[in-house]
Amino acid sequence: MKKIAIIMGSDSDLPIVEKAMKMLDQFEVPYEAHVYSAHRTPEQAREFAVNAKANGFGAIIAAAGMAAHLAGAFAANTTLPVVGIPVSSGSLNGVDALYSTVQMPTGIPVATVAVNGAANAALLCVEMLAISDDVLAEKLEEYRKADTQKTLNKNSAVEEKYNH
Ligand code: RP5
Repeated sequence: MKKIAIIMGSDSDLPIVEKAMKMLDQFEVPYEAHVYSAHRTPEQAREFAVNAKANGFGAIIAAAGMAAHLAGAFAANTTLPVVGIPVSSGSLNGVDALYSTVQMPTGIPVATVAVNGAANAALLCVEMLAISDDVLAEKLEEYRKADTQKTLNKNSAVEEKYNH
């Protein structure tokens, strides 16, 4: 199976990024995590992106806060799908990172999830790999069914408590 690269702009992004790791662990999808910054370590970031496909990665998750150019910088240097996680940090609470991540020019896409939406970033990557992996596709179906059931259970609890 292809690996997922999880790149974060700083180790201060870890509390958010760990949600993506947890989700990939749940689906037994292999990943590597790295700290590379578009601004602080641009050469290392470029090197990783340029070689990612040859190194067995199938998609890249890039998480960064503030002027979050990380996902875009990775997308500029690979044709692998790049999923961007805008991280809330600093005085603008992630709106800055959201805009910096999502507003990519035509030709260099970044699939941007919600601010701090690390679990969905991982799920998108699982869905990409599942296109050519029937076992993973089956796990996704089971995950979705369990998620639906959880919400139905919440509905039952609310209905029972408040509807007389
Ligand atoms: C971004 O700046 C990082 O992704 C992080 O979200 C934010 C703050 O970084 P640190 O100053 O905590 O290293 O580049």
